Amino acid sequence: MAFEALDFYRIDDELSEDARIVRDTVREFVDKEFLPLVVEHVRRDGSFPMELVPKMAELGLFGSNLHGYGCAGLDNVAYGLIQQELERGDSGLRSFSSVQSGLCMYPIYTYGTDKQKDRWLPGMAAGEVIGCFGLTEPDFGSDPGGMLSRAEKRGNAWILNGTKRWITNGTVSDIAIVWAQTDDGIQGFIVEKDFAGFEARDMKGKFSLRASITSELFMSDVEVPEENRLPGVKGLKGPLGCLNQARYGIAWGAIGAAQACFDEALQYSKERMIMKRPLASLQIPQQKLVKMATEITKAQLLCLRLAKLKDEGNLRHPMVSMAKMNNVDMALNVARDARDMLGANGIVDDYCSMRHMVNLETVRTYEGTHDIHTLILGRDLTGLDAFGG
Ligand code: TGC
Ligand code: FAD
Repeated sequence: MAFEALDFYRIDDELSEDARIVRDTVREFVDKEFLPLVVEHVRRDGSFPMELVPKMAELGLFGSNLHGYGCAGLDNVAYGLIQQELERGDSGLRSFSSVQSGLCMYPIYTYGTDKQKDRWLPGMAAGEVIGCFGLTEPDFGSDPGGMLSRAEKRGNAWILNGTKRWITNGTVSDIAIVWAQTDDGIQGFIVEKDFAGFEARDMKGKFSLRASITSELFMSDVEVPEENRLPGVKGLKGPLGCLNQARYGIAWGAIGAAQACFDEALQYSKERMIMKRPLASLQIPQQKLVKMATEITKAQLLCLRLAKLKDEGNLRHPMVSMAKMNNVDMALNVARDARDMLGANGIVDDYCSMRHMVNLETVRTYEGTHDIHTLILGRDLTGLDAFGG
């Protein structure tokens, strides 16, 4: 059955023709090229269809809201719609794009030197150079400010030591943006995969986000030249600034996952006969569908407004927290209800709702957990810090 996107409030009317073309192009790519492969990768645990990377680059999906260096220079509505369509395919597909664009290209673009931008960004936009983002450590996830990774200046280089865990794309990356403590606060470094003392290893056994590569990074006396330090920022606001980009993409992406589940439940319930009547003709299933459609519509409106604020330069980071927190929670609830409406069929991989549901458990945790975004918003509203540190 072909996917039909819910557009109850005629969001399409608010989109430019360019944004609609971008969205439809990515939708077609996901339908034709990604979805036929996804279940195979979910079965393999922690693999990603790397053969699609050149096509993703050709479509302009990497760094699509950055300007120059071979990037598409799209506005933030079109950027958001790309993430929405990718995550309709799978959160792992959107993750690949989030990390490459928001967490690797963005810090080089924003905090890097002209030389670093010229060296790395064109290859990253072309999908020839893959990047990962090393912030989280085994003992410091929600509180990255406590990280143990450390870089010591020695002559014209830095000696980097530490371990990063849960790093998307670590083992397939050519470079890692690694954040480490220095005498001058937290700083970012471009670590190249063949630097001596650097090693990336795959993590296996995930129940969630299986169509995505997750790795550990080990750094033992890695010598990083000064020219690979990102000089434009010092302190935790460096990595947190990158997270705004990726969290923004997740807010849109969650709508895509929810749309896939809603559409599946709607189509299934119209065909599934219960007591000689379509499941969709019964009150309780209708109530579930109505709740899903209402929540998806609210999430779409939230994102559209957020995009406009971002394009105008009026975005504050707690606004992104609200959208990430709300939309992921919404999508998880939609996925659970959709899975439920499919009955036993909902647990097999002929259907997508359960795959989205388990993926969304990761999405709820990474890029700031649901609780952390609640606390960010609580602090913003009250002026009082409830993090407990
Ligand atoms: P806090 O005092 O709040 O802030 C320190 C400095 O940073 C500034 N700041 C931000 N700047 C830009 N964007 C943001 N979102 C910012 N949040 C804070 C802040 O103004 C301050 O600046 P300054 O100039 O005064 O120094 O710091 P805190 O230590 O209280 O921590 C705050 C907390 C807990 C909210 C923060 O640490 C946090 O967000 N924790 C969550 C960590 C997280 O999200 N990790 C994600 C890792 S990457 C990942 O998950 C990738 S998944 C990829 C995929 O596959 O899609
Ligand atoms: P913890 O911080 O240990 O949290 C455990 C629980 O405690 C949560 O419920 C949390 O909400 C709660 N909690 C934490 N602090 C507080 C508090 N102050 N008050 C109340 N409750 C609190 N990281 C990267 O750097 N790069 C990546 O590419 C990346 N990719 C990832 C891919 C996957 C598949 C996953 C699962 C994670 C990835 N991460 C990545 C890591 C991710 O960002 C962290 O898992 C996340 O920030 C949470 O940290 P944690 O797992 O250590 O949980």
